[in-house]
Amino acid sequence: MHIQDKIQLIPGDLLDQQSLTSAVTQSDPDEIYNLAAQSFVATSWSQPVLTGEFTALGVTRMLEAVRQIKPKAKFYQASSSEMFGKVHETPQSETTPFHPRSPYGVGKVYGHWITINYRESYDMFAVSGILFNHESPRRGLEFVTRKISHNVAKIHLKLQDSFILGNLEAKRDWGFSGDYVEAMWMMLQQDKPDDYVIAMGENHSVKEFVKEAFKVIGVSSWEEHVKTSSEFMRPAEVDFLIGDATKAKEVLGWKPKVDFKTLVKMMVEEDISLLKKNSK
Ligand code: G4F
Repeated sequence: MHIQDKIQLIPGDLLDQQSLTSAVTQSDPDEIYNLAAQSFVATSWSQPVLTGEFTALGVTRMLEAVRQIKPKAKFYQASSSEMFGKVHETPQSETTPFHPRSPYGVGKVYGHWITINYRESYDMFAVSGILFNHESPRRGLEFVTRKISHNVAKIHLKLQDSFILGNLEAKRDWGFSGDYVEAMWMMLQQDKPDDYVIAMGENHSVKEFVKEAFKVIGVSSWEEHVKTSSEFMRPAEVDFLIGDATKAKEVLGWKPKVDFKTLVKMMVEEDISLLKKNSK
């Protein structure tokens, strides 16, 4: 059975307090995971105000709905490694200072602190998971990992010969979304609310991701197929992220199962089968 057939959707909008209050009333939840945001970093420069409304103030609206209707429900806020931005120490942990580099990152810092503030002000079970980049075949095509796996799959199937990226030198600590969602759930099963960094503790450049993806289709001359353009460069870049998830490992007992190479292979292979299925 497809996942969509197992769940009931209730409409809600982070810009509309009443819709959130009514969604919490209707669902009467024990656990709430706020994963909603304007989450594409690049768009946050072209829509900074809207990004702030969703990614920052939207968290307060959600917390208010919970506080008013179901204050005993456990609340998870999706904080982000983008809050570390121009990093102040390496690796980044729960105590590393924030220095966001985009309107998105700034909005996430607000969401992070308002969650902690509701915990401290109202004694709510509100936690913040500082997740480093997490990827899967379900990632949107605008994000770099899926853009790469989708285009490499197309090259493999001879549907195109090349594609264009931005900064190939940026480094990210990439993990598998399935592992990271398990960590979110673990955070809400604790007796006490607290904040945790979730990361693999190793990083790779965009270039390494590209090389690895081409390796999956048996191509070593990847440079012949990848161009770069300033169109995909950002006004302020986050150059280097690597997380320290020691606390999550020790307190939650969290252990990721999918490593970098397996993740890249999974994404390229899924895109190849998806393209084949869609061409039938
Ligand atoms: O895949 P990205 O767009 O992800 P980014 O900016 O790291 O943010 C993602 O992870 C965060 C942490 O979990 C989340 F909070 C956030 O919501 C989002 O899910 O870009 C990754 C890197 C950047 O350095 C970017 O400059 O890849 C570089 N890059 C190079 N060429 C590109 C491209 N990014 C995109 N999207 N498209 C390119 O063509």
